[in-house]
Amino acid sequence: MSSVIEDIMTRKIFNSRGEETLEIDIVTTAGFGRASAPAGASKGKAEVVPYPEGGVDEAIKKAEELIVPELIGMDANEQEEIDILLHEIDGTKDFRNVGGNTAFAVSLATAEAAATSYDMPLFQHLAGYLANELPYPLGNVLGGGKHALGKAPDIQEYLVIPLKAPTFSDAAKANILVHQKVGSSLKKADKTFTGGRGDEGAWAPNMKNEEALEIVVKACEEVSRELGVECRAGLDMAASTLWKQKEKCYVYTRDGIKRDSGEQLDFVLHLVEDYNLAYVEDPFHEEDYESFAELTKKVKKCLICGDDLFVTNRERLIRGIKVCAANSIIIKANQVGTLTDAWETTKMAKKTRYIPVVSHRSGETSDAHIAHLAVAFSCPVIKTGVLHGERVVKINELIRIEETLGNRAEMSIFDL
Ligand code: 2PG
Ligand code: MG
Repeated sequence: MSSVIEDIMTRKIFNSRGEETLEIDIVTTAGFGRASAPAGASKGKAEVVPYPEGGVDEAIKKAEELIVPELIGMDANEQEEIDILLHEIDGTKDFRNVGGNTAFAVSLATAEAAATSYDMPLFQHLAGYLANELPYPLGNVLGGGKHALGKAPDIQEYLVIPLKAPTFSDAAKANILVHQKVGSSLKKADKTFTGGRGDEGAWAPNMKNEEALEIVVKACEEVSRELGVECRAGLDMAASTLWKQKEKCYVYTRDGIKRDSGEQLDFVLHLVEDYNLAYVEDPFHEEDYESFAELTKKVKKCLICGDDLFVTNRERLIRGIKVCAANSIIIKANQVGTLTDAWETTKMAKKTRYIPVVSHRSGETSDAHIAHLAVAFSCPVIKTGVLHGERVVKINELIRIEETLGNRAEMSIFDL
């Protein structure tokens, strides 16, 4: 059998923020898989624990002692079995023993090793020959919050999505154009702008929250006219990072404004309606399912997406479904630890018509596997940045997937 695991190597590498992270190599009889783990800056409280106490060094020790001996001799093709075994080896609910990022890197490297054992691209190995839909790229063009410093906006990400782009390559190009136009407008608006960018390659200007949105929306409108696509703006408000539990309000430091939950709801509604937003992620803090539901009920033609709210966790998603908290969910496999867990959550989302959005993290490596996961899981949207090498590798991988699919390639059917 060509997919029997013969060797596993573990090593410490660095991510795009220069933080230590974990890389796993898996060698099978006829294949090889390599995967590394990303890192969040604005993490949800209910995410699995990324590393055991002692960090990446301890994670490597645990992987060598507990995981490697168990996996050698197993068939990399048995993804589900291996993912269940990772849970058993860890023995906790949140992977705090071996580390969620350890489980994630092993799980993903296993999938890649199985795919190469049978000479297949990862997306086809996971989903079969019928996987042929490309996602729309949701690109971060301007940002602040925990992804930047100084006087950048409080809102973490100002995003763009080129709906109705005929091909993935066209969609990627549209996002780059919006990013460029936003850069030029910022230069005009602020003579002291240095061209600084945050963790995800998005511009990080000294600017108030709504002023920044005006610039992004204007750039979207221009690109829509020029390319004949429908570029619309979106936001990741990462509101848990703005929420002060003691004061029970959202603090917008840049604007010198505090908003209680009701005022936050009015503010977000105003942004959605007046700027024709297509997407709002985490508009409320991670325990406020009720406000999420209020907003979702009131908006039309806009995705209300839970990231810190759901943390890719099936149980948290089910809780959200019960109260109609949102209509979209971020899928970050390292928030739950394994590919199987992420797929279970994605399946539940699809069943209940929540739009799953496969996503990068703010601290990334050059690992491009999320491009394959987006196609394999047939997620209509991928959030993966516009610029910087560690973001562009995912975009470029999707361009290659589009080419591999040839005539069968289709943009996802995705109506807003
Ligand atoms: C988010 C992500 C990625 P982080 O909040 O959606 O954009 O950020 O990885 O810091 O959690
Ligand atoms: Mg988010």
